[in-house]
Amino acid sequence: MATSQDRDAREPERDAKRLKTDARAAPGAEAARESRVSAFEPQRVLRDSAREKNVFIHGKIDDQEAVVILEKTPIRQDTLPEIFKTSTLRLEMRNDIYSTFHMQPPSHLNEIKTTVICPATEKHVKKYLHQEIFLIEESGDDYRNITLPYISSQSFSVQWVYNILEKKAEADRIVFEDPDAHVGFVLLPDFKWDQKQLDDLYLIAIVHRRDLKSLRSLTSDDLPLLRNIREKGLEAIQKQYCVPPCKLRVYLHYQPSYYHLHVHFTSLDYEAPGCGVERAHLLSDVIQNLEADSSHYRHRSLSFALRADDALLLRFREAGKL
Ligand code: DD3
Repeated sequence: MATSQDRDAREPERDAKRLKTDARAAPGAEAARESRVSAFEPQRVLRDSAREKNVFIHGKIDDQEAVVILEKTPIRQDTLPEIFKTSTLRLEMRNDIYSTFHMQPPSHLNEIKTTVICPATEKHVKKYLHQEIFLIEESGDDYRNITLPYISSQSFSVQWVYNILEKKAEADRIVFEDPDAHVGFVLLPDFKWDQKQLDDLYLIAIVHRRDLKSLRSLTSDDLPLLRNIREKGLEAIQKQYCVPPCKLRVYLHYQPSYYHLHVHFTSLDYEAPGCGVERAHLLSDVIQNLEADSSHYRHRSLSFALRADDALLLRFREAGKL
């Protein structure tokens, strides 16, 4: 399935503030990949939110398990003149000074961001089912005795990360790269951002090093890497999107969704999922903590929330830690 992201080529750098605006033309080569989405047979809604205007659906594409996420995107200010000029209007009701309408904008101003995971595993399906969550306080020893063995036993695939680092996927979406093997990284838009508006800007910096799993792996030896990501990541975002460092939240997740070190850059104006205190660790705090104590993240307790159906939660429970 072709999302709007992979359809649009990256805008030239000279035009810093321009974002992806046109996702219309997608004939020919994309047709085959898109047809798989039209073959999607929805089976059940895993989760939906009227407030977030999205729906997560489990179903099948050609007999393969699939999860499809549909999301209405924010209305872009620069499309307002066209919306009012070209939409068809149907009056719903009029009362005193108040009236409501059904407005139908032309199709290119009325897109639904679509994400497809196919073939989807049981884990993907579970991930989007609503679940009760519990807070864990993980000591350094808990990490070594419970969490690390769990992570190692799971062989979570980070193939998609290696594809990005090796330019086998999303190469045209890379915003900045420092190719250095020790302090280098690739900066690109996260899946969650369709790049149509700056309001929900979301980029990730993925490090070239493959020996760093998470925050827990970091020592003062990694300070040059972390400082490099902060400095060059912020600079690249300022250059490409005209968004200054004071408008960005730069942080690591613990637990992360994937165990290959990466840093999140999100718009301060956007309450990104996972930016709460039980998951987000500001990069600047991480740097200062490591400056003060090289083994800070080896020894300190870290809190995080786990879903009731998370296998890691079961391991903490079995160890009598919950
Ligand atoms: C993921 C965490 C992972 C579902 C979904 C996303 N940004 C990604 C593959 C390519 C990407 C990401 C897992 C997976 Cl929707 C399950 O995220 C990705 N490419 N977050 C980018 N740019």
